[in-house]
Amino acid sequence: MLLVALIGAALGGSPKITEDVENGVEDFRDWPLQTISEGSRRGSSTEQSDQIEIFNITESYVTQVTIELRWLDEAPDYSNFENQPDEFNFTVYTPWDAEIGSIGDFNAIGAAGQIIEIIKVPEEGIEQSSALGEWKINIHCGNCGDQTLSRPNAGVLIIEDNGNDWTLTFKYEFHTNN
Ligand SMILES: [Ca+2]
Ligand SMILES: [Ca+2]
Repeated sequence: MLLVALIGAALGGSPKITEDVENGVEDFRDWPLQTISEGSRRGSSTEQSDQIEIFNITESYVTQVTIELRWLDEAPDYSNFENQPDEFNFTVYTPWDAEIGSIGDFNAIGAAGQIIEIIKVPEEGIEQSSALGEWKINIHCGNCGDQTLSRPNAGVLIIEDNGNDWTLTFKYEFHTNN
């Protein structure tokens, strides 16, 4: 290793390239990055519930994974009501047994909610393709704000909101020479 570094330095070139040539193998770090999207999954959660979704990574040398959860609260049943925000978060269980919790968030009234989590694979994990295999995502639906009258002094009439639909997308970036 030391010898390789010295040769590289003496020739004024990059030690890494010298090492690659000497070993007769390419270094995956020199390969371009490509992104694969596993597409979007739609589902529905009831208030205060957990739901597991599983994605499978089949490529080596994955550098990072991006998971996005989006939801849009139902439109109010009547024009004088507004639908109060719904709450979501998720926890990711990686193939190398890390547990990563996203932030929790509420949507703004009338707007979509969105949580994006970017998980960087540790350097030695990229080399060992630790991201290969099953990625388990636990989607947690928390409090779902009910529909309430939008005018002040209008009483306490509510229309219950018992959950929400969501869309989950999973994509990952990896080095490849294909
Ligand atoms: Ca709501
Ligand atoms: Ca809802």
